[in-house]
Amino acid sequence: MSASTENKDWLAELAPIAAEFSLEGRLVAAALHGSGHINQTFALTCATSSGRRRYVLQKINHHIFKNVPALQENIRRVTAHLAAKSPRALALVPTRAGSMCLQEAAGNWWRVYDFIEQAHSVDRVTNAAQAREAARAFGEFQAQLADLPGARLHETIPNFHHTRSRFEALRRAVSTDAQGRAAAVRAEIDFALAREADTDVLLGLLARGELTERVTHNDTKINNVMLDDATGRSAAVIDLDTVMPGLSLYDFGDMVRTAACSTVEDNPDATQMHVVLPYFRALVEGYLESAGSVLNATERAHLGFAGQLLAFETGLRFLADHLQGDVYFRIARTGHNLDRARTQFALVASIERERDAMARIVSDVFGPS
Ligand code: ADP
Ligand code: GN1
Ligand code: MG
Repeated sequence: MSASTENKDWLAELAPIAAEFSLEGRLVAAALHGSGHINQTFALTCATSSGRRRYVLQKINHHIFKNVPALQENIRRVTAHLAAKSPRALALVPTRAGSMCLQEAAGNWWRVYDFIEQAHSVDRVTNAAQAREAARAFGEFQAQLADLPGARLHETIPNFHHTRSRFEALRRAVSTDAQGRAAAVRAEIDFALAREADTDVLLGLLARGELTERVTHNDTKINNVMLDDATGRSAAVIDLDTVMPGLSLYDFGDMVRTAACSTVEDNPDATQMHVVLPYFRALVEGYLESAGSVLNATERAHLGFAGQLLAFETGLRFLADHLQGDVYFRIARTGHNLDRARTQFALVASIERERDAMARIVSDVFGPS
């Protein structure tokens, strides 16, 4: 983030937008918040007769989410369903006109959530309990949405986890080479191309009916779960933009990618990235507790592979974005997406090496299938 963005007077800029929402009290502070790659997130503080009350205001990235009303319709249904089951579940705050989001004259879309207080998110797991809680929370989230009434949710980003499509997109980015960066990243490109066969494994199982489509989160990265400050237990699952039909293995795989790993996603030294087996075990245990009963034998058998696939898929996306000139993921430095791609591919290689150990952990936790 640039210094000018950091020093901006957000209160003055955001006050007219905040005024459109049904906030309690008087807006007294506004600041950038969190570390997501997609939306712009702000914490708003209001003074009320009973003390201060905080909200989260988000500018929704409409270049990525092209149909914001459909996206917000999904989130409205999902949050309403979760509210009846979890007291701290993420809750939308409507506009004064009763709508779930606001479009400004300039075209930007905004929404507000209640701030989840006395809780925090982490960008990196530092103990097994955090991994266990995250897996329990995302598994419970999925279990709670199993009886979501009504029509199939909108696909907010079509083919989001269609790994074959992500692979083909990388191939196109390499041949277009819009920024002239391909020659310098030949090793990463070759790493990706050598693993083409992996892209079709889960898609093939789905086509053969061995995997079941469910309502899944689809972005289960570790900083999308809020942990209670006092107990460390999960307080709420957040970032619901990609909640839509998907596979449990995508959710589990993205947890492995972000919670069973040794360092942050953008460590410039990719040699520091590898899978952490005790965290992987904690993820399997946590997931078993909340979602284990719904997983079939094929899903259980692919829990380790799912981590490898999601690290691969995300690496493909980072590398393609680097080649295209960083048009999708927010970056803070030149080469940021390349650093991210490198850690992801290092994680893929590490999971490939630990495949047997990970399979033993799964059968240890679940019992022999
Ligand atoms: P992005 O799509 O950009 O990742 P998120 O919805 O994940 O956006 O929000 C970014 C960060 O803001 C989260 O990682 C979390 O730390 C914080 N955050 C988001 N929603 C809330 C909330 N309701 N209460 C408290 N913190 C939140
Ligand atoms: C994005 O929104 P955020 O930062 O939680 C991305 C995920 C990637 C992740 C990589 C909508 O997640 O798919 O796995 O970055 N979200 C979207 O860090 O593309
Ligand atoms: Mg997020």
